[in-house]
Amino acid sequence: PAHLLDISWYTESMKAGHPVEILDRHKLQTSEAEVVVFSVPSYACQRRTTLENHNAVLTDALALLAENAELSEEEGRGVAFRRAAAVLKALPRPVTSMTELRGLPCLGDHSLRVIKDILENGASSEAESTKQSERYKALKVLTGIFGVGAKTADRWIREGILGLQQLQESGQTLNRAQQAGLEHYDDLNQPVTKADADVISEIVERAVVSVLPGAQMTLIGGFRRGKLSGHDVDFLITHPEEGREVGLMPKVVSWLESQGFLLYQKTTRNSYLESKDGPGRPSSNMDRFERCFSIFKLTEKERRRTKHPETATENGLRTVSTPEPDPHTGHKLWRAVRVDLVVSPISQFAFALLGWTGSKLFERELRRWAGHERNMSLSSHALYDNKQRIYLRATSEEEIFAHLGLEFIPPSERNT
Ligand code: DCT
Ligand code: MG
Repeated sequence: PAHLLDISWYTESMKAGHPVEILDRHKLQTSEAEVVVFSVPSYACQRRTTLENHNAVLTDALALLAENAELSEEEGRGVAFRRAAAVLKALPRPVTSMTELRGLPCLGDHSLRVIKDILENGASSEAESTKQSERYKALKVLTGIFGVGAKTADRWIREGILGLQQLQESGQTLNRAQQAGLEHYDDLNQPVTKADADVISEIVERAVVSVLPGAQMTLIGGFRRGKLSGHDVDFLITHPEEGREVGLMPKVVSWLESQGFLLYQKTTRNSYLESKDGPGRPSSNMDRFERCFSIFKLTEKERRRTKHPETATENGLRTVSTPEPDPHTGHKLWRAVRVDLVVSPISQFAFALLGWTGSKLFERELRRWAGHERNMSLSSHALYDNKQRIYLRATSEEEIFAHLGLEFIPPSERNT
């Protein structure tokens, strides 16, 4: 509303990406009770979103509806729910009434209905009935198999396959990824802890420096944003000398394989080349890297080897603790973990780092900002200025934000 816009600190705080609270002066003038409304910039990449969420009840319901839309291949609806949830995540306090939401961006009619239902009745009837629906439950179980996406799950459901047992009895042909996914189903549906991510970091680091001294490895994805658990562990690998990274992925994979660390791996080749006329529309932002999707075998032995470095004694020997059987897998002394490896040439490193740190919505919003507000094309490889017809170089994430005219948002505040 216009009467809010004359408060100068409003724009200042907005620029800094902080959510701000505004006293609704109109209400004050009419001597009604004070009403506080929030104000939030409309692109998620303009906001600072930490892991602290004061509106989890609301955002959980919206996330569930978003997930259901995505699993039903209704991407537009999915994004709308994700954007609405992201706005609520950025608020400094719990929302208690609909009036507090006035003027907030990205809250469409549907999302507002869901929020209203929760504020009035304690739960969203739509989210609850979705959660209970046979279709949603089947989609969750089937896409919980590594290698199974929404399309495949939908086809199976239409053939009457609603669960894992029915799938196994159906005689459906599964590809290699799906076979591995089914085999390690329980492990891969257990969250990965930060502690286990650190153990895997040490193993990948050993692999990388063994096959190419001087190569560098960075933890990316959710763990770089400070999350304490995730569905996988993501790494970005590069070498400070351009070109030395060529052929690195197969060597890293062979090393890991020879040491018995891989239960499954599939490597995809790098097909990215800068064109003189700028990027054509890349068909996908996801498939252009030298990339490896893998399933790691993480043993108790490795966990003990790298865990609790603080237990190291003065003579350098580590206290060896007795192996604790994993409560989820009984007496099995290892677990399967999804690990993604990405190799990038140093010239693209900053773009790869920014593009693979996430969150998914933050990435989507960065690209939308670049296109709609700056007439630029951003990918995990490069930033292209469509007007000047030049690639904009960057050696750090900070420089990319500067090119885009955005305040720098650190990884821990990209949890949108
Ligand atoms: N990514 C993206 N678009 C996608 C998938 C991924 O931009 N469709 C980027 C952002 C995050 C990064 O890749 C890693 O992907 P995930 O591992 O799926 O996300 P995450 O944030 O690490 O989540 P989790 O903690 O569950 O692994
Ligand atoms: Mg991840």
